[in-house]
Amino acid sequence: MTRRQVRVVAFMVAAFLGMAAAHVWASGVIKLGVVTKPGSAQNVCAEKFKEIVEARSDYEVKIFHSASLGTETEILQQVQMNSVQMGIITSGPFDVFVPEARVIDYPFLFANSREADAVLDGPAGQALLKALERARFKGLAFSENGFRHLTNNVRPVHGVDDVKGLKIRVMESILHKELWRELGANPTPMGWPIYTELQQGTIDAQENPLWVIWNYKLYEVQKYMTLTGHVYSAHIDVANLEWFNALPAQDRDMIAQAMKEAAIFQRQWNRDNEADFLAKVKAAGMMVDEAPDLASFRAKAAGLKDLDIYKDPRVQEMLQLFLNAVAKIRGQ
Ligand code: EAX
Repeated sequence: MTRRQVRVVAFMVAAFLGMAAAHVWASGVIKLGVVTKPGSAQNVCAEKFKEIVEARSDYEVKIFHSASLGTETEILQQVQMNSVQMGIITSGPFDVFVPEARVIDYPFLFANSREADAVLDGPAGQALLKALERARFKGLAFSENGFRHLTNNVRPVHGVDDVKGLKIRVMESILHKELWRELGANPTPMGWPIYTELQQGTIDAQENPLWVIWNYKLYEVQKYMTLTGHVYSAHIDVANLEWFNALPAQDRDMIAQAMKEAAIFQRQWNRDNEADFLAKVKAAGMMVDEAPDLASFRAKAAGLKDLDIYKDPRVQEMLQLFLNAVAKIRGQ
């Protein structure tokens, strides 16, 4: 007997005995896309989500990984078309779809992950998830990519002047391109992964959390790392809005709860392993500046909010919401 048949029989027996009815799930396959390979932050969240959903329901979660569905931008387009129901996607590329999303990646917004959790799990984060519905995304939770750090193959970078002219790969994000242009580098948006482009010298530099630099062996093709922590990079865990809203209420609740739990599990995974990732890339021979001149980066990034990409009143309102939430946490 299949799991479903067992549950249907259980339902009929329960109905027959007049006991409280067991819920019959609208079963089916949930296709979930991530750009990264197993062992990566997005995959840790996706696999935990799969484990929880399949333990609590008849749904089967099929994870498409390792860029098998294309870049994160292309996965988001497939979620919009519901050819894929869900995605665990880095916050950066969302700003092409919903400009307010560039608020999460505002440079030096969060001092630490505790602030990020408090704001993203609070009213400000929920307001941003709501805004995603304009692009037909149902925002369910925020998991964690991590604080992003600069790596390059040209020279040690201590202060912002050292990034001058670096050919840096950035995510397919309007904000990230403007940010690195403001900092004086020469940014090129590219989808993930980028190992070959770094190896061939098409690009000199990139920026990502520590787990990426370790898992994708970027220490093999990048000599220098600077712990800039210039952006807190979240994942936004989304579903196709119409698909999600058409589900029975109990299914929606189970899926939303499962993603929240998976996101919390994955955040802790990243935080438990971050120091180890750093030790490993140093042991692998990367030259790491652990105390760069961050004030020089902050000073140059401060002008970002005056750029056109932050002029949209919806973006300004969302940015103020996030800045107020951070100020409140700091008791300011
Ligand atoms: O695995 O494209 C990127 O740089 C993102 O950080 C992605 O999550 C890397």
